Amino acid sequence: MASWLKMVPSSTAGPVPPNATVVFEVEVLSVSRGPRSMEAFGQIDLDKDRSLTKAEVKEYLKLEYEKGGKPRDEPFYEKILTDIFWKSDQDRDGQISAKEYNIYERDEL
Ligand SMILES: [Ca+2]
Ligand SMILES: [Ca+2]
Repeated sequence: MASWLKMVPSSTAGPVPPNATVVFEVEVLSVSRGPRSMEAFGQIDLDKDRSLTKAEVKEYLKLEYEKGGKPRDEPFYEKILTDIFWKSDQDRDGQISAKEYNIYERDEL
């Protein structure tokens, strides 16, 4: 189920920037959700107000990592959260709206 966890590099040795691991994991995480859709958004949005707070995203990340049997420590989640919100929270209000989430999903175009 969470076989993608095994793809996470165990060390950052070599010509890899220090934050590459985090970026990589975030990308792997979104890829692991399969077809990109609002379904994942709905799963993360616990209170169904159509926007994602850091607390909601963090809960989701924790759940995913615990499912994979590899719970991480707080600083690890904080780093990923910072990265996700940096990319997705366009208006910097601390929440990712459905609209911003869609922007994030089309990041590669
Ligand atoms: Ca919400
Ligand atoms: Ca926002």
